Amino acid sequence: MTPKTIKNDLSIIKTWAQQNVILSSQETMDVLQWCEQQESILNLALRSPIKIGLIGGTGVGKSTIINKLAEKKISADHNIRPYTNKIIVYQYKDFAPIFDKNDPLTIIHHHDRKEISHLILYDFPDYDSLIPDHRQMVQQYSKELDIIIWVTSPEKYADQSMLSIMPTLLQSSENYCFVLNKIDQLTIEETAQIIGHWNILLGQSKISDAPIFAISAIQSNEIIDNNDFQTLKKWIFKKRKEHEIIQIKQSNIDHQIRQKTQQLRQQISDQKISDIQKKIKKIHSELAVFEKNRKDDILELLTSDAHLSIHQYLSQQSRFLWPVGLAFLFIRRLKQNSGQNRPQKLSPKIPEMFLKSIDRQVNLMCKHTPFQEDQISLSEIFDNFINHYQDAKQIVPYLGKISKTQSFFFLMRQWIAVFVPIIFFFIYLGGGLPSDFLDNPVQITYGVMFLLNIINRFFHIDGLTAMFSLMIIETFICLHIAGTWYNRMSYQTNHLYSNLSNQVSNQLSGSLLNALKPLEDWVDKAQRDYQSLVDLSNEEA
Ligand SMILES: Nc1nc2c(ncn2[C@@H]2O[C@H](COP(=O)(O)OP(=O)(O)OP(=O)(O)O)[C@@H](O)[C@H]2O)c(=O)[nH]1
Ligand SMILES: [Mg+2]
Repeated sequence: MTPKTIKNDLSIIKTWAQQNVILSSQETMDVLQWCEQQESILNLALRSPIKIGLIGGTGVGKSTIINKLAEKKISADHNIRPYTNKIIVYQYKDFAPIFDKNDPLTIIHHHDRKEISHLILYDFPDYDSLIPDHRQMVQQYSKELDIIIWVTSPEKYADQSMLSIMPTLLQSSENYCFVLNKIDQLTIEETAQIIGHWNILLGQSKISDAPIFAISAIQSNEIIDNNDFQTLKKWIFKKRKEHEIIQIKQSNIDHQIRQKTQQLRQQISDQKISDIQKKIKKIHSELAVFEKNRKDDILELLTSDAHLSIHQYLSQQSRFLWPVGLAFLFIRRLKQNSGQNRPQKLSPKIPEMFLKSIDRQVNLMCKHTPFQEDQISLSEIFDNFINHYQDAKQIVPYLGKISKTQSFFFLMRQWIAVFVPIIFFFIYLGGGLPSDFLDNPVQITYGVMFLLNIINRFFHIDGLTAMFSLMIIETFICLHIAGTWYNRMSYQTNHLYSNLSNQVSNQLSGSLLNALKPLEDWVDKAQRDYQSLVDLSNEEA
């Protein structure tokens, strides 16, 4: 991998961190800071020394090895286990210390050996003793290392602990070196057998091409057949070429980019996002059921008797002749008393409780997102909605009006129905019309006779009987017209009521769904962010 592609990968992660909606601002800052650190490591690669650390279980001989390399006792070796409990740093005198001089966990030894001024050696405490702090120190202080020398011994070489700690450190396995110490305790065949076995173990962990040295640190100066100590020393001390140094630093950064994206993937967890998505879907279907249930009664939640109000509103627009109007009022009173057209009264508390339970679900979901918990409140939207529409004026625009022609024909019908019996009544009282009335309607003498007849008969028994019959007929006619009109108004009221209910409940559910929109948008964006992170780590793998 060239520096260009690593820089490119770092800048992709950086852009991702800046634009993502999943991480909190603190987490975003951490990722950005990490990217910058890696960039500066890359930029300073050739100017900084190569840092090589000896890591291994207790008693494998790490301190003995560093002492032999330093040619003096800089790290106490002992047969008490574990022994080394600090980080021993062996570095050239002119280097600024990597760790704080006053750090109680490090001991820095300066030397003036020019031939190894390009590197810094570290001896670490063990990672496998009973002291958890030691493992912690290895994790913490090994971050600086460019190369790790994994040291083991015949009694520990098959330990799983070394293989399990490897993935938790930041270095790429390309920068590993393996040392089997204390081979003076083994025959040549046993050493070869262990190295062979070790190769298999490392192969299983997908570590290949790492140099392996079989040494005896204690007999480092003695020439024994298979002691690789001097070769190890040369390998550690060699002056690496520029491209080798860059390769070492890059492979570590590349490894860390992989670790970082994996870690972010775990942190974000796809599960959480799709859980929220599933829950939102469920809330959507619950709201759809809610809307369906509320369609028929939503108006009753808004006004105490919306059905009656709509009926009254329509009646007020009707033009009545007064006897028909009177009959209409009578019929209405009669029907209202009999309880017709009166839907059951509902309490707004029921939907409010349902929406509050949805609010609680939403708030729980928001805990996993950058949303404020109280940002979405469906029950509040419902309350506002009810309050808004409780003002009757808000509903009037939806009611519409009775059409003018309908109104005109109704009035005509009333006139005809009411006046035809009256005309017949007067014709009857006046003694009927002359036989030639159609040819000559204006006959003054007959007209005078007609009027006198009416006046004369009006106060006689047959006039009063006719009058009484007329009143009965008119009453029936008025009741009939008012009754059919009342039914017509009821039909229209039902129609308007259900139309209006639909509109209002649509509007309510529209505003409820709208309130969930920011969270849904977040889920969409978070899913895209997560996918791009997956793509990024797959590309790198
Ligand atoms: N036989 C033999 N013994 C060795 C060799 N190297 C180290 N030892 C002994 O092994 C014991 C442990 O050595 P250390 O160097 O203290 O081991 P360490 O890995 O630093 O141990 P901790 O500090 O506890 O992590 C000492 O008694 C050493 O003398 C070796 O090559 N052969
Ligand atoms: Mg030690």
